[in-house]
Amino acid sequence: MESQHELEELAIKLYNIDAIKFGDFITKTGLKTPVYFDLRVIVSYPDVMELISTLLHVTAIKGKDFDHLCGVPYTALPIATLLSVQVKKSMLLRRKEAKSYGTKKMIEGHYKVGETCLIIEDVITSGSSVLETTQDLRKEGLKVNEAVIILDREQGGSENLARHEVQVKSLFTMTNLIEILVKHNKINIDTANNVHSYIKETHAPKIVKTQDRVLLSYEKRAELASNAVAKRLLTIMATKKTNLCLSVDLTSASNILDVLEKVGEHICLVKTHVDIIEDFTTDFISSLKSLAKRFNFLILEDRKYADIGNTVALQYLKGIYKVAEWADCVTVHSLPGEGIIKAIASCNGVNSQGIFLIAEMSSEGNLITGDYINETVKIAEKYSSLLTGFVCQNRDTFKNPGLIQLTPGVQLESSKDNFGQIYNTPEKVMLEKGADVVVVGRGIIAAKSPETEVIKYKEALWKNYMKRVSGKME
Ligand code: S5P
Repeated sequence: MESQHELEELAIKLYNIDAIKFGDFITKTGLKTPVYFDLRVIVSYPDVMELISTLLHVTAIKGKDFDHLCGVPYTALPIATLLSVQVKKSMLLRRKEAKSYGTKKMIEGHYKVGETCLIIEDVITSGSSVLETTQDLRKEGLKVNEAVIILDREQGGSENLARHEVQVKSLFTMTNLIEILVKHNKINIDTANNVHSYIKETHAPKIVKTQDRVLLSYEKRAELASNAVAKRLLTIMATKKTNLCLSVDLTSASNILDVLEKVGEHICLVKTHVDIIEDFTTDFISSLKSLAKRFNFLILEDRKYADIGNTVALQYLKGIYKVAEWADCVTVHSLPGEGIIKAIASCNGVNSQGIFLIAEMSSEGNLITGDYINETVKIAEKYSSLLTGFVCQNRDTFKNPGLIQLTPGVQLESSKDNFGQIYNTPEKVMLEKGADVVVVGRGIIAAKSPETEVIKYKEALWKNYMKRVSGKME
């Protein structure tokens, strides 16, 4: 087959059926464009469908070694179907939404881990749709390294995909499509020049490869953090080589100070419940602060604020405890909505505010749902510079590597307490659950010798942190 001749024939047909239009258009994202493609119409023209699949077969697919092909929903689905029959290779279907019942599978069809899949798409601009399909296929263990496209708009899509190890092969680039249409007098030189300068000036945003947060070192993440407390905490963790937070749930001020004197060098953070202390004084706070300075750890008051913003601001600043004056960070429920974050951030005179937003809890039967978690993470995205991180239990809860996952519910021995607390091992929270800072309370403070126990926890956690950043998780 004379492919150049057929390509020209296809370009003309696409123009004639209004799959390519020239004029002043506004794109989905609100940008002006002098050229518009709508390849959805091709399903009404069997001759165009046939020509496209034959051309894709001959010019882009023949001789390639692959096990499956998968069209990006929806325009490319019928083309992928035709190709699958033509080249006698299995096709996979990617859902746009996971089914809400049954298997929740994103990919339909029969396949095995390690098999290769070729992607089929109609037009690429930024490459983001191809990338979404690629990522879903890769999650299933399929290898995806090539995408076959009808038209590359040359606005950064193939570079974005190359950054994610997907090579693009297209039937047309915008430049050669325009050349063909000029050659066949479908458009004039002015229109062609207009399109050329548009391509030059209008580039899709770069899609950089995001690295899984849990594979990055704490040093690297300190650089990525925008909240000052998160930066300090990650730096302390990297310098002291510990991600252990001690929860000092004791009711006597002197007992708290005694324990910290013994274990301070092994922790990055101390977590207090100041309202359980029976002999609270401002002297206690001064001693706590001087221990924090001496041993280089931060202080988290686990107050779990949950009221309207105005009340929370008063609770944070006033009363007997004056938390804002001494705590580096506090825990906050997302239940009342984003006003609670704004309220804490608005407290003047507080030098460094850190907020851990509670996205999940460790206790059995807690009422937090998937939707609640998603909405909590959305609030956090809006206020990421005010947030130090999340109190949560799972690595998939959030992605931002500049935020910290604080995970309580950890013990070496027990699996539960009598009131619904659920415990996981240090290995499990570090390798499976994605914890960054791990909270241990009774596992250390109720032990016969907290000073011996703290080292066991610190070492078990750090060993698993090293394992995960070295990429030896599986
Ligand atoms: O979901 C949570 C959130 C928190 S902050 N589950 C928790 O257990 N916590 C706190 O972590 C809890 O208030 C307690 O202070 C600490 C766990 O203590 P442990 O003795 O069970 O290790």
